[in-house]
Amino acid sequence: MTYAKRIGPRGAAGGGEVLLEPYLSGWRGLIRFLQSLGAVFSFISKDAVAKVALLEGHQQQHGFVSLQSLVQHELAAGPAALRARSDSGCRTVLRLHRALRWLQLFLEGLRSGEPRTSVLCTDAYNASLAQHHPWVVRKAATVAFCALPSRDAFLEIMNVGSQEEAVAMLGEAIPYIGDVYSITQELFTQHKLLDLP
Ligand code: 1PZ
Repeated sequence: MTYAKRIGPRGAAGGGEVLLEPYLSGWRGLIRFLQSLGAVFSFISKDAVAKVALLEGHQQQHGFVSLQSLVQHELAAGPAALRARSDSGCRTVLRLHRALRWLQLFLEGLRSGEPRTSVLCTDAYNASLAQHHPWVVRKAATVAFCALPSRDAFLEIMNVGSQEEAVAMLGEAIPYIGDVYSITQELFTQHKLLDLP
């Protein structure tokens, strides 16, 4: 969860750029973790892998440093052209952005002490991603959540030390995730990109 470290001072309203390199490497780390949870989650990790790969391609092709520069570049072609593209960086970032909200809610739940991770995960999902997913994806996701390890096991496989240490790490990481989420939310609101198909 290092991807938020370089976005600038915490809490700076509207300030800070989300740097693409740490953003994508953060996602790669989360995906590796998800893959380690087992094959039930592979339909989720495959989608996330494809989205990160698409963004890496755009990053390498155009040399974008930040989410802001990617958005600026794609908007230059005009909003209609952007909406017509199914492979745009913007619509892809939007999917990850919605997933980041899920992550924020889920980790807050994990930190709070609720032992049933599947309940935490379902609640976080229903409050974020679910409204953007068709019925069949919601169903598959909800079934997969039942395979999540218990809170104790989950904190253990995070591999950051004792349970107390894992909870302390969450307390440090969650605000950074929130910062990346708010900066992106503001950027996408400003350019009216929150409903890109
Ligand atoms: C620890 C448990 C992990 C649960 C992960 C919770 C997220 C559930 C997401 C279910 C996604 C199902 C597969 C694909 C869905 C795609 O249709 C959508 C929309 O993309 P489009 O079709 O428009 O291109 N994809 C997404 O919503 C992005 C999902 C990314 C999920 C990343 C999860 C990373 C989790 C890390 C966990 C530590």
